[in-house]
Amino acid sequence: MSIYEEISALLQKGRMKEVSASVKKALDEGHEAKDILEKGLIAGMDVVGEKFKNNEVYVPDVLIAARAMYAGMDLLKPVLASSGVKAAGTVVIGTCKGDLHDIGKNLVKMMMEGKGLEIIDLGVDVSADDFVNTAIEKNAKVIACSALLTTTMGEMKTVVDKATEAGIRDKVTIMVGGAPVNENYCKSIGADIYKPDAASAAEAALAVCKQ
Ligand code: B1M
Repeated sequence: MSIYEEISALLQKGRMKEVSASVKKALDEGHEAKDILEKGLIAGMDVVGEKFKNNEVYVPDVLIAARAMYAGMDLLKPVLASSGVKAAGTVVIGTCKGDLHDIGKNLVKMMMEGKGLEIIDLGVDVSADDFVNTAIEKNAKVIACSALLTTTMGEMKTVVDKATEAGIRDKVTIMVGGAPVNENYCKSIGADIYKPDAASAAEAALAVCKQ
């Protein structure tokens, strides 16, 4: 079993301390933080998500797995951040109003921090007004909206509309993502960028901030 498979398997069992120990071991052995994240932690959480969908595991199992994921992420965060350069720009990120899912959003945030961007994290259940007002206040180049529920992704359109009303639409790039979101939806609401995963979201944000 590879170290990535080991981390994935431990995460699926919610073994927080062992996930931390294995992530630390992988870092000590010289594995790239990005690989540990994608092939270990994210891969493990994908399995948990699929089992949750098929009613093979339940909410408490998912929460315990998420806790193990965060334990691993805590160790990777400084490594990903230290590989970054001087902040190229500011990104305001959050999970849309009504939505409490934050694992994916935190991954996006972490990967963006890894690119050396300054991230203002508004957390979960964030209204369109909060996204837009913070973007104005912090002179952000990107608003990054995450949603995991079909019932909350509609707030992304409100973000686009509020940004237009506030007169900042041409100054801010609105990026959207999360499991129910796709390219067509992004276009249909007038947002600028859709990315399916944390790594490509971070690359896109960096590209925008460097312009
Ligand atoms: Co919830 N949940 N959940 N849940 N949950 C889903 C999303 C669901 C698909 C499960 C299912 O039924 N199959 C379903 C949504 C159905 C739908 O709307 N289509 C669902 C539901 C229904 C619910 C509740 C309503 C359940 C209930 O109470 N009856 C409830 C809602 C609460 C609320 O938000 N108001 C709920 C609650 C929960 C928990 C609290 C138990 C927990 C969240 C814990 C937490 O986040 N702190 C939870 C979890 C963990 C999940 C699943 C199992 C996993 C989500 C996750 O973290 N995935 C999920 C099932 C699944 O996804 N298969 C499910 C791992 C994460 C890394 O992936 O967030 O997709 P993801 O992020 C990805 C990409 O999407 C992308 O990057 C990440 C990877 O690189 N990405 C972006 C994300 N944001 C981005 C932004 C970008 C770019 C890319 O740019 C800005």
